[in-house]
Amino acid sequence: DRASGQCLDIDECRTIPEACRGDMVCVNQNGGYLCVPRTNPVYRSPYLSPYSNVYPPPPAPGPVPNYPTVTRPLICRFDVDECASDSHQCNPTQICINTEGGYTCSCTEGYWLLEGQCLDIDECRYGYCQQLCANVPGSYSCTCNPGFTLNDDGRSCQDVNECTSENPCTQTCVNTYGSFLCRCEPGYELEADGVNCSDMDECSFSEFLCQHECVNGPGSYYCTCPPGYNLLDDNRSCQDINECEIRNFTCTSQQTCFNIPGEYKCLDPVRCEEPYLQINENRCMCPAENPGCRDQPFTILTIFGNLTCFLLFYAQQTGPISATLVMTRPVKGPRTIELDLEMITVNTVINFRGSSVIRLRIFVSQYSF
Ligand SMILES: [Ca+2]
Ligand SMILES: [Ca+2]
Ligand SMILES: [Ca+2]
Ligand SMILES: [Ca+2]
Repeated sequence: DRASGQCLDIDECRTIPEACRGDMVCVNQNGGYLCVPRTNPVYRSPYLSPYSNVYPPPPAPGPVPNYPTVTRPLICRFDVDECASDSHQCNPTQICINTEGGYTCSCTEGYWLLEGQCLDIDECRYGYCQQLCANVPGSYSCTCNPGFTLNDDGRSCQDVNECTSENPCTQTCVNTYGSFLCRCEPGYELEADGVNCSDMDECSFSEFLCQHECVNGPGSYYCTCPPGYNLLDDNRSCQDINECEIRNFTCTSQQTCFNIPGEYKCLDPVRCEEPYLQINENRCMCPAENPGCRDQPFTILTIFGNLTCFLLFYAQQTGPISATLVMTRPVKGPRTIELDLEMITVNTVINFRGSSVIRLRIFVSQYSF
C-alpha cells in the first residue's frame, strides 16, 4: 500500500481462479492461502474480507513453555533380547541372561567361571557331604555309611535306630551310633551272628553243678534227685528221705525198718541157728558145754550198717583186742554185703582157744550221697 507504505496481503482465493479445486475450500492467509476440506469447521468462518484492511491483532505473548530439564540419559523403551536373537558373545559353556539394555554371560548352578569357561564345582573336595560324596557334572550327591540315613538337607547323616524300626535281635536290642548291639537274657548267650540268642547248657559247665543230675532248660537249668531223695533248698543237693522216721514204709510189725540212703530195708529179726542160742535181739551164743560148739565161734553178733562208699574191706589188727576194718576198693551199689568178722582168743597158759563172730550186714546204696 503506497499510501501507508505497508505491505498488504493478496487474497489469492479471490485473485486466482480455482485456487482450490474439488471439495477443497480456499482459505486466505497472510502471505499465502490454504486449501482445506469443506467439512473442516475450523476454517469455514470467519471469512475475513480482504478489503477490511484490518489486521488481526497479533497474538498476545503466551507464557514461556516449561521445558523438562534433562537430568539422566534417555532410556530406550524397547530392549533387544540378545540371548533370544543369538547376537550375544557368551561362551558355549555359559548361559546368556538377557538384561534391560544388555545381557550377561553366567554359569549354571554347580559350575563356576574360570578363565572364561564354566567348570564343574567339585563339591566333594569342599566337604559338602558329611559322610560319602559323589561328584557329578553340575551337581553332587551325598550318601551315608551303613547304619545312617540322609537328612532332609541332603548332606548330613543321622543314626538309624535299628531297635525301633524293626528289632533285628531275638532278645534285647541296644542302639548305638551307626549300629546296634544285641544282648541276651541271663541263661542265654549271643550266637556268632550277633543277633540270635541260644540257650546256655549250664550242665556242661561243671559236673558239680548238681549233686545228682543236671537238666538243662531254656534259659536255665535245674537239678533232680533220684527216687528216695529230696532236693534241698540249695536246689542242687539231695537228701535221703528217712522213710522209717516219717513212717512211709511197708515193713511188717515183726520187721524193723532200717533207713539207708535212697531207700529203706525191712529187717527180719535175727534168728539163731542150732546149736546157737539167742542172747538178745542180735546176738547168738554157742554154749561151751554143748559138744557141737567145740569148733564154733562162741558168739555171733549181727550188726547192720550202711555205706555210701563202695569199698571192699580188709581187717587190720590195731591192738590185742581191737581191729580196724579197712576199705580197699569201690563196690558199686545197690547191694548188700555180709561180713563175718571172727575174733579168735588164744591163751596158751590155760590152753584156751575161743572165738566170737561179728556178722556185719552192710547195705551199699546206689549213690554216694
Ligand atoms: Ca559337581
Ligand atoms: Ca544305630
Ligand atoms: Ca540252659
Ligand atoms: Ca531212705
